[in-house]
Amino acid sequence: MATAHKNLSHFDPDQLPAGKGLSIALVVAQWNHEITAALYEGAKATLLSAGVQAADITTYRVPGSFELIYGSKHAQSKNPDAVIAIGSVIQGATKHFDFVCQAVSQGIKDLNVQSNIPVIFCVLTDNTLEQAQDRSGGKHGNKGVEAAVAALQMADLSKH
Ligand code: DLZ
Repeated sequence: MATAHKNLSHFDPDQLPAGKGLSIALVVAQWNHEITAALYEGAKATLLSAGVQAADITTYRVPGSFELIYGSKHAQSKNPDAVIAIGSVIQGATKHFDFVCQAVSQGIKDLNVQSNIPVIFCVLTDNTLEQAQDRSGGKHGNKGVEAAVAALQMADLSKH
């Protein structure tokens, strides 16, 4: 596994596009709230540290990761520079995990194909709660931080 021994959330702030003047939408699933709240905090703190104004960060909350598709589409309709879809799907005893992961990854991919506003995939798909904790502020970093970096890079790309 690529992340087995790595914290992937380190980045060079000097290499980040300036955030001032950018508007970013965060769409946050409430399932596994402990995890998605930590991802959200990581993403928001990174955007603010890059110069995005607090007033230019809009938050939308949706029930679960499946609803991130509609939530992100709604966020795109408000014309931000980028959208970050935040969720955490954790394997259970049934096949629900597979269907939700498949739907949300395909749905967000479709939004990126259909619109010029990038949607960043910040959805953890873990086998255990511990794996999710490791990637939302634990030993493997915080995927929300990585998603914010990706959002700034893609917002910048879309302007050139
Ligand atoms: C139903 C469900 C289950 C079992 N597990 C998760 C999960 O681990 N993470 C998540 O974000 N959402 C889960 N959901 C809820 C679905 O995403 C969705 O909200 C419901 O099926 C209603 O459409």
